[in-house]
Amino acid sequence: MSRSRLTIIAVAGLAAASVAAVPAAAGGGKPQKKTVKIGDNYYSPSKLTVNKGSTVTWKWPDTTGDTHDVTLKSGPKGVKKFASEQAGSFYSYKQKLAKPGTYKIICTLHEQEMKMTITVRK
Ligand SMILES: [Cu+2]
Repeated sequence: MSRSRLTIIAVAGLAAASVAAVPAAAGGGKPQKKTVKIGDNYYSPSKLTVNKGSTVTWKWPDTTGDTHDVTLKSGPKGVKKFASEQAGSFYSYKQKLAKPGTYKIICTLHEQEMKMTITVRK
């Protein structure tokens, strides 16, 4: 194979990759399923970006720990506030995020340190 032929293949590969990346950046992606781990005292990850209609599940540890909850502090206009039970372990809480915008989540027991932001794409 000649050197110039190799170059053409590489360029074609780059073009295909950039075309595939466009729909995600512009929104309109399929709903996703994401898991957020709850620890003492944090959410992991603390920042998350998902497509519209995605479902986020918060998972408490399977070991005894501090009590935490998942409470929507602020969200896009018109979104109903939601909150999980307060739990220490062996618990999970699921929420579907239908409206695009920024969701600020806090643990009401550790509000200063335990928070996260979810961005829902259009
Ligand atoms: Cu907490």
